[in-house]
Amino acid sequence: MNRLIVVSNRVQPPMEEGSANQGGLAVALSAALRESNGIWFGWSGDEAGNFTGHIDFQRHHGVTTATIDLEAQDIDEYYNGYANRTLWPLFHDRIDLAEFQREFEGGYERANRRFADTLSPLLQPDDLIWIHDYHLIPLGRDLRRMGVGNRLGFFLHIPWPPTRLLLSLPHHRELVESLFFYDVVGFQTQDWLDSFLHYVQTKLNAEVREDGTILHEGRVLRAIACPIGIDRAEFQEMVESEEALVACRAMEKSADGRAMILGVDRLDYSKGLQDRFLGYQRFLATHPEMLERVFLLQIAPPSRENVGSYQEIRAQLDALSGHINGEFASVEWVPIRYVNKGYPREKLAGIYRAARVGLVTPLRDGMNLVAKEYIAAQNPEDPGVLILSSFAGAARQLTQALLVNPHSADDVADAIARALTMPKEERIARWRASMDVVEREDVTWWLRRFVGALAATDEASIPVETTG
Ligand code: GDG
Repeated sequence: MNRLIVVSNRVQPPMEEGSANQGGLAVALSAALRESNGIWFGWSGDEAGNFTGHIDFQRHHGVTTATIDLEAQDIDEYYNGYANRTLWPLFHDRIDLAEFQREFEGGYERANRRFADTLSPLLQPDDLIWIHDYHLIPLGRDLRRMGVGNRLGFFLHIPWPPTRLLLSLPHHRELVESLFFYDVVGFQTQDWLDSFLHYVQTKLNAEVREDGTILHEGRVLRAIACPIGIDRAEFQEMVESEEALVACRAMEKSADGRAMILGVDRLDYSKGLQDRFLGYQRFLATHPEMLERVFLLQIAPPSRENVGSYQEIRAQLDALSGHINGEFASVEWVPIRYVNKGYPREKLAGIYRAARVGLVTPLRDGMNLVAKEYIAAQNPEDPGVLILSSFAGAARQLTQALLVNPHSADDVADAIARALTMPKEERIARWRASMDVVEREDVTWWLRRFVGALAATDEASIPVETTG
């Protein structure tokens, strides 16, 4: 078995067995790394005075992690800058928020080279290298330039933008061409893959061949749609844990007979929280008979607080939730419980189970794992209803959710009303169809599919560039 090297901006080493806050992705990658005696490489999250290239190796529950510190300027320009102020908004259709600064681009290139410089001496000839997400798009090219001939894969966790938007990124061509240094590039859905193919065909004149590979300037790339799943077994175990049961009961008690509508999202403008609140407001305004009989619990742990647009969205949501509560609340009832903190995963699982409706309405989302977790947490005999944005990657698989246009308050309000009155047989039928997908296409399936495609590539067909 080839050794697997996983590279991502941040590393999530495995924690104690059954420990809270361990996401399914971390669990699955850790299992694959343990099995192949691999390494998980990335940024430590810490700042170094000067970049030294020192690698901190650690071993956590059978998994080796290797991390580097970055300089303050790298963190500013690469992580807070190009990754989260340029690419993230642009790839989520928010060109109005995208900032184009030469320093960001320079910092992104520099940080990627730092990753390449420090990673390449650790590599052995048969290693399979799997690089993750928008922070590290050019890393494959940088490794090839250092003579790395290994099989290289890249997976994009976020959407791929439409060509007309991507054209507004300075040096978009260089960024896209750097993907041709990989052997396999994975996207969450066929939609994002189609956007990528549109760009490479119309802007690079690349040839998309019958076997699905893409030929561009002598390089061959296999681009695949490979939707990420959750660790269904781990999640269901968690739902049945004592902590989850306690959280579920506590939630039911506190709901006091009212139906709970639940949202769980990192506080991010792509998650559509404002539109969601407005949709819920429309529901309350148009269904006076439901006042005092429902409430919305929105859990939204803050993220990327060093980026200005995230501070703004937080302030806007504070104001909007306050406004809606002021408009509809009574002395005995608050329509929105808006919580800006994270909860341990076990507790979260119990809260999911207690929710009559899962309200997942991002404006744009590569996949969205919350939708899948909500499904996996339901009681099969009396499941809740998932309302899902058709602009989340998950909507391509969870077609039996109530799919909505998250921009339309009317659409969201109608779906809430429908979910709350849906007969049990229909709830069960829709949940069963969704659960089949969550069970079948879980995180292990995703991992095997991607690594399988990578292992199957014909090394000989990949030219290796050795000069800078
Ligand atoms: C990116 C892409 C893609 C949330 N609150 C708490 C908590 N969470 C966990 C959820 C879920 C995860 O965070 C969020 O995952 P998502 O998929 O919904 O979204 P992103 O963070 O934007 O992830 C996305 C994903 O990568 C994977 O490829 O699906 O499209 O944007 O697991 O449960 N976890 C805990 N407490 C919380 O309060 N413990």
